[in-house]
Amino acid sequence: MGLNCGIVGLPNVGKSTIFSALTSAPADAANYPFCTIEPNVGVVNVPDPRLDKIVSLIPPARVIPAVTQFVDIAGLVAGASKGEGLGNKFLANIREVGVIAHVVRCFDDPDIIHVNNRIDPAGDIETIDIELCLADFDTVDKRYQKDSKLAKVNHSKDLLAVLPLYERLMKGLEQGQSARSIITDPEERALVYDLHLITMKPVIYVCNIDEGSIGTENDYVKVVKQIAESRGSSVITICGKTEAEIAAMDTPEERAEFLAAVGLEESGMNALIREAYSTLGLRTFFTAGPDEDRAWTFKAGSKAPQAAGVIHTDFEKGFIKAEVYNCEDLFKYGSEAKVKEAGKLRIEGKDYVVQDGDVMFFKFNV
Ligand SMILES: Nc1nc2c(ncn2[C@@H]2O[C@H](COP(=O)(O)OP(=O)(O)OP(=O)(O)O)[C@@H](O)[C@H]2O)c(=O)[nH]1
Ligand SMILES: [Mg+2]
Repeated sequence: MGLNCGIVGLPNVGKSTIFSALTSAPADAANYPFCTIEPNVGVVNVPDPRLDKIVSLIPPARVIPAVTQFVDIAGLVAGASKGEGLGNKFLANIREVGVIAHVVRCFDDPDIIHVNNRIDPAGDIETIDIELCLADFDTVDKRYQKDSKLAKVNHSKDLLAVLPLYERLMKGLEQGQSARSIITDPEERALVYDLHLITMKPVIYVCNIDEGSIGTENDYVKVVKQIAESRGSSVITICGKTEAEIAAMDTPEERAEFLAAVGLEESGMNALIREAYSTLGLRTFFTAGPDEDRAWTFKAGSKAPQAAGVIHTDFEKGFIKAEVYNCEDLFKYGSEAKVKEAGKLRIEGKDYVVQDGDVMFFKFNV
């Protein structure tokens, strides 16, 4: 499954507006070699104030931030799971992403048509949920039919273990429960992983609000927050229209001024990018030196050699050890030399679990 975030929602709720604001400053192509990017896929820099601080303390010739990917998916309508609208195509697109950003219309605007002619966040969320559950039901049902036939001829233990899980999934999905809420045990999840169920993916709810609601919490947002909380999902509030205006500004100074004027500390986009990155299970370590200060992405829980492999496969193959300190120590002591003096620079071996914010220097031999 992709390490990307799919923007999903009913038609006309502001998905493409948010996508284009996100991608208006596309990341430097140097940061993501070897991937073909389609028009609805955008690679964006992950805003990270820690990298900015590192740059001020260890000035480099070049700065390279971490990146993450967003996918703009066409609006989903009721009946999509039965092929309505572009039905199967959206579902195929959603299946490929790692995390879903579910955009919910939380703004009134008589000029912008709502597919069901009313602004009703709870109803909108339910419409999407039903389609996704139905699509997953079909996926499980097909597999169940096939595997239960197989189990009759070949009494494989694996098959017999997984059939009851399929049954539980079908029963719950039929009642509109997400696969994520039906199967919570990590081992059981692993057994059904290869179904790539859409409702197994984590969801971030994105409330698209009007300009007048910036800095406040309108009633629509309250409804979404309640739903998200009951599901253990996070919520980001964004004004798509304003974000598009901010994104179109030329300089960071202009953007900061505008944000201050509307009473925001940072753009909603930054919050969304960071939330997507972390929900995808991605974490950052840094390398720092006169040539380059760089943020590298690794999967939470990775050990030092795997993290080294993000830089180059040779670093992983020939891994010897890593010199490590956390960037917070750099901020506290002010320079690498002082970090060393304070005894905060450690030598770590191949079993070291890399932490978010580590600054690493790898020793390897090939
Ligand atoms: N008033 C207001 N209008 C918005 C906002 N965000 C988007 N719109 C408008 O809503 C309309 C639909 O926006 P899109 O971003 O194209 O919506 P979408 O969700 O991508 O729609 P589909 O791709 O057709 O499913 C456009 O006319 C936008 O200008 C907002 O925050 N406030
Ligand atoms: Mg769109």
